[in-house]
Amino acid sequence: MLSKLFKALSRSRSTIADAFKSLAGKRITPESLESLEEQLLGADLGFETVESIMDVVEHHSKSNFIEKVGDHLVSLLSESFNPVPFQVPTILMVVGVNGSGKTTTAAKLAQVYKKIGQTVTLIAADTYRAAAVDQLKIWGNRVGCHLVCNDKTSEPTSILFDGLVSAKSNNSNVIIVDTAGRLHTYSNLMEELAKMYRVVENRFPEFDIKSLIIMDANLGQNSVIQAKEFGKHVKLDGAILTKLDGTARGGIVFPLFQELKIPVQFIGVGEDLGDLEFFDPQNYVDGLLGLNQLEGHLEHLPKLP
Ligand SMILES: Nc1nc2c(ncn2[C@@H]2O[C@H](COP(=O)(O)OP(=O)(O)OP(=O)(O)O)[C@@H](O)[C@H]2O)c(=O)[nH]1
Ligand SMILES: [Mg+2]
Repeated sequence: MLSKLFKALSRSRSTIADAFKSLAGKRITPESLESLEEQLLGADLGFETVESIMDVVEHHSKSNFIEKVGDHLVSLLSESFNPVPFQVPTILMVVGVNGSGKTTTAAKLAQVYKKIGQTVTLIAADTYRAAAVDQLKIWGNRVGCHLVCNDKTSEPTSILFDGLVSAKSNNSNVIIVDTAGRLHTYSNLMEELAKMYRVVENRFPEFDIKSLIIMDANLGQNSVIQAKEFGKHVKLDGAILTKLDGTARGGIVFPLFQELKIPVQFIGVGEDLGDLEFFDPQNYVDGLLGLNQLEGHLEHLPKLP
């Protein structure tokens, strides 16, 4: 049976795997290599990754290079990620630009950590978007976890404060904080994130705090640029790439890791609670290249001139 990830990557795969398929059964010429390079560049893999793929193809043109390309791509990515119970109570700040999938992902994360035996509190700290709290309440109910919100304040730091007090009395060991969407250029909102960090450091030193940036894969290179800017204001500990199911831009994971050097932890593959996959570089690359399907086409590739 095909995995959700494999299905989600189908559009990305049809761009990237097709680029390699176009070499099948043909003599490899400088022109066909150029065409491969162009197609890969169009698939959001980023210049550096594409150049390194071209090196692999040229060096292994006499053998079945697709597997070598696969191994190379895996080596470019972060380790695979497996959520494990936190040793100390940990706050996961869910941050990112508007509409990237933060609220949905906060709920999905709550479910994942609940499933591995953690006691989870969700904190609804988006005071900017009408209905943000209701949206999280619905998700919180579905997950069946503790949720803290306060419709009467527009001060996210105060909601965080109350949430952490409540999480302590609830013995929660994972606290997931949904925050308002923001661009790095909104200096007051970026300062607000810094203020939330200060509250934790000064008043709740027993909690570890980590930020996860939620990135919409549809935005391609723009999401990497935005994340880089975010990283100048808040230390990013991990990335979650969402909406992989609707995009052909799955190649973006390479420039994301190369430029940000933060591990991808999860992949969003749909709108439901269960549509969050742990990031595994081998599965991801297999999904992009459709390796098994390609083997038959590529094993008899002609030699370089
Ligand atoms: N197909 C798909 N849709 C997703 C995924 N993650 C989120 N969405 C959808 O993206 C839309 C926006 O999601 P939200 O979770 O509200 O995004 P947000 O970042 O909280 O938005 P703001 O709070 O307005 O900044 C919703 O329609 C979600 O169902 C995903 O992995 N796949
Ligand atoms: Mg939201």
